[in-house]
Amino acid sequence: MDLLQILEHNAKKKLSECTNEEIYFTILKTIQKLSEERLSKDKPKKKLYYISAEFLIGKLLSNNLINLGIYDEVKEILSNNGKNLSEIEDIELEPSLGNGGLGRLAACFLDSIATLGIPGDGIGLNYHFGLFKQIFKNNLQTEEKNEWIENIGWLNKTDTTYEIEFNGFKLNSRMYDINITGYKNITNKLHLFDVETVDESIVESGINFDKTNVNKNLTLFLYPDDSDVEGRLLRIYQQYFMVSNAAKYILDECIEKGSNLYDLYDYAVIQINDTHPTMVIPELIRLLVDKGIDINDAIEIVSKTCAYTNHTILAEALEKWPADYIEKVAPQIMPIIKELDKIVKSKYEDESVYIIDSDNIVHMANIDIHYSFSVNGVASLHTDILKNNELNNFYKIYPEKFNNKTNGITFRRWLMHCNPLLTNLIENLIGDDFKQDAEKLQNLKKYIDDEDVLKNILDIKKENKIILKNYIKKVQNIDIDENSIFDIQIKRLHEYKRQQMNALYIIHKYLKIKNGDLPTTPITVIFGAKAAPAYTIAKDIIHLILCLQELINNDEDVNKYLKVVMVENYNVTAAEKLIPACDISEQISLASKEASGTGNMKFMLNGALTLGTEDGANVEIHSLVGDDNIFIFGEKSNKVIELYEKCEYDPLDFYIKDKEIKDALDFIVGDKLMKIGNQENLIRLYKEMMKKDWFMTLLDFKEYCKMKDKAFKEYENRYKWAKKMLINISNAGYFSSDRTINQYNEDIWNLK
Ligand code: 26Q
Repeated sequence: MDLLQILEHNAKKKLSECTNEEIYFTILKTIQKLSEERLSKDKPKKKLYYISAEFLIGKLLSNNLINLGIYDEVKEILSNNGKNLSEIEDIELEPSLGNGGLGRLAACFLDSIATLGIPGDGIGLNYHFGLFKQIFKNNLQTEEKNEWIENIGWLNKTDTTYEIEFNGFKLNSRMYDINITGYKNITNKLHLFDVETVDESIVESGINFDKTNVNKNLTLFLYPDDSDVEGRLLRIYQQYFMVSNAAKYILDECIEKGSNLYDLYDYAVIQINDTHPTMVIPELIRLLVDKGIDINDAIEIVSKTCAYTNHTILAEALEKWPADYIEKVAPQIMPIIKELDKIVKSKYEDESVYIIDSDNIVHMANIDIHYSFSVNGVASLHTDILKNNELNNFYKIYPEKFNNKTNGITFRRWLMHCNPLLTNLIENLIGDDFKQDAEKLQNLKKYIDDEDVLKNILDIKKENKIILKNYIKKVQNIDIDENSIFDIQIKRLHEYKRQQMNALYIIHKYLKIKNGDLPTTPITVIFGAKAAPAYTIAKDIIHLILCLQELINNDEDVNKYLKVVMVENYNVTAAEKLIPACDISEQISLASKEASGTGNMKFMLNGALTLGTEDGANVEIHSLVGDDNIFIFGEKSNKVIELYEKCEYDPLDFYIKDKEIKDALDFIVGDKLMKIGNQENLIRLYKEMMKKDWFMTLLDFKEYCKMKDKAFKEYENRYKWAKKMLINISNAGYFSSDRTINQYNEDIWNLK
């Protein structure tokens, strides 16, 4: 049967007679069948299990069509039948299973693992409402539940169920699977566990619900608010539920394949994605001991099976839980954690490496570092900081465990799917090898002086800007000009990422324009970011940006030269529209704070130029493209680390000494914004930035303005700019997650 016949067979009628919804479900069904055919028939002996609290997979329809190699064919069949694939894509709801970089990384990794034919599954939770849906009301972020699970969808209910034990009660779990198709290769699985008794109806207004009702609420939300004890306990319930299911599933599969459990590491390797799945270590040890294995043997077996990835150096993000909380949720693993701690204390005097500290708090990362065989950072600078600063005490004990794996992104989604125009051009110029061997993008360099190619690149950027312009008009009713410079900052909202510095620049520019100092080319500054619901200052920053959006876009003197857009409910789908249209990629975290960043790589690949600090993977982008093709500013990480150590930074010094800084900051609480916004939010943010400024915005502000203006100026020379774009694109191959996964496999997993 040819594809049209298969589709019409699945639809049970002619495609031309189907509604878009019917076509969506027909293609979905077809993909499900085709992807099942690519599941490995014979079970490989050793397999990877990638455990993560987040899998930010994005919509799956087009991605699967691309990976199955039938995207163009399906598109053509649809158009022959009067249908439009992009309208059909709109029907799919984006899975709400992640929050930011860590979750998106896990998704890119699953794509690359399957693409490289490596046997490896993801394991996580099936959150019904996942990360909240962001709605702006009165220039403030509000949160609503994000319903994404449909009756017919990508989730497949399985027969795998377990009984998970908590303190005095048990919950029944069930595994749901999503097929992960590799590009022209095998299908793997993402296993998502759910509680059988979950009850969506307990959610009241917004995202409020009874946090104590664990049998009904456990898999409702990702990262429930942990500002109270009940919230913190719920996070531990979720984590234990995730890892207990994972541990049981992994042991069952390995036993089935012939493991005697003493050789577990010949059958399984477990990658622990940040500390959220850390309790898998004591849980596995407990299960092995239950099966009669001596505890010391069990510890050794598990340590040889588990590897840990660190994604942060922010002390406040390193998870630690009171031992009492763990005792309250899963008392059966506390004796194991105590035993692990006892061994550490018997060997080392340095209290900073203890698992349980003198306040009876359990440091999750410390469990991972002592009891796994590999500890990796996610960009070269990040790994260096882990070794030399943050985790130096551990590095001295276990130098051999530490290694770097610079993050990557899948080019199938972040080039082929989101930017078909550019993909097509590249294919016409250098063939399609780059789809499986990203380093081939280097071959584009031979076109560096080819004016036709440079013009093509500029035209494609313009096309993508028009597509984005229309999208923003449709979803947010804001008019933007495709001939303006698109300057984009999209990422989780966090003070260390310094969206507030970008906002201060907007104020600074607004004041200049009001003074008659006009930019040659108009500027459109675009943001997309969600703030954690209990993160007050982050929400104040969103408030400031939304107030600026209202003020500036409605000011006839200014809006011809400057516009501000804050995209509502920023998610993967929005990113796919924003990234191909970007001219300037804002990567302006305080040096040393952004572990890697992956948005920076997506922008580079799509021909945006980075305006950034020497932080995370920006450092590697910088050394790949050279000084002339990136805009780097700000204090270096070693200086920043020193400033923290010596407590030498005081934002007030900058405020007092520099008039431009003072004017920009004062504007936050000036008449114009106070009329539009809320006094409480604006004053709080103003004080925070002037008196605390923990992430040193004012330290880098002047240099940031200078470098940003330099970038705007260089934009004027369109051909020179196009060359810079081409150099960025042709050097982006290093950031393919296929490269990253090959390195994980060679150095850590050793899978065939
Ligand atoms: C902390 C305490 C208690 C409970 C949860 C958490 C928590 C939740 C989410 C801590 C961290 C996260 C998410 C982290 C994250 O997304 N990190 C990003 O990971 C990317 C992939 O490696 C990097 O590129 C980014 O630099 C890093 O910020």
